[in-house]
Amino acid sequence: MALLEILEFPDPRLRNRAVPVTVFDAALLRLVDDMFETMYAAPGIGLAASQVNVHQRLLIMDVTEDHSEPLVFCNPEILAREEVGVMEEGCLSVPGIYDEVERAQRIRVRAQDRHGVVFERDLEGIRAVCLQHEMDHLEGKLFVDYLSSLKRDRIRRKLEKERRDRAPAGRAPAGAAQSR
Ligand code: GNR
Ligand code: NI
Repeated sequence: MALLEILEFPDPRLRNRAVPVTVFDAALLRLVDDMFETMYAAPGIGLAASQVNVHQRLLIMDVTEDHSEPLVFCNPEILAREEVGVMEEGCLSVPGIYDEVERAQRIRVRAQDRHGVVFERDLEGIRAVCLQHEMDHLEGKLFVDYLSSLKRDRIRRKLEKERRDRAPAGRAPAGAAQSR
């Protein structure tokens, strides 16, 4: 088991569109295990492979406090959506930022499990919202894209500054703005 590095906005790699999972092998099982370890440690309730720089259509979720409902979705498709509502969202790739997003509150999804077996499942509330949030990651989309460009720019500047303040002195990447 291993903790994976989570990419953070505005990292351009978060904008990649993921390709279908076609090989269900031991390496995929290991990736799924590492993603669960990373998500539980963060802690978060969902994680898309895109966030750990693996651009395949794989996402995981567990909205329970006691880690009792680990769910894996490979190549997910939403078959039906109902009842649009607003929920406050956060994202491990946009740390410390929370805002409201409108999404379907009930969905039916078809996907493959970690072994490639096709299943369908109805999700509602936070599970439905989380699945749509994770599927957006697979398209290179982030929840901040639903906010105004003014808010998104403020968030980008805040996270870039926090990143600079965290980085070791004298290690600014080429082209980075000076902090003073
Ligand atoms: O941990 C997370 N919480 C969350 C809360 C509301 C809506 C979506 C989410 S997903 C997020 C983890 C994450 O970034 N997944 O991509
Ligand atoms: Ni996210």
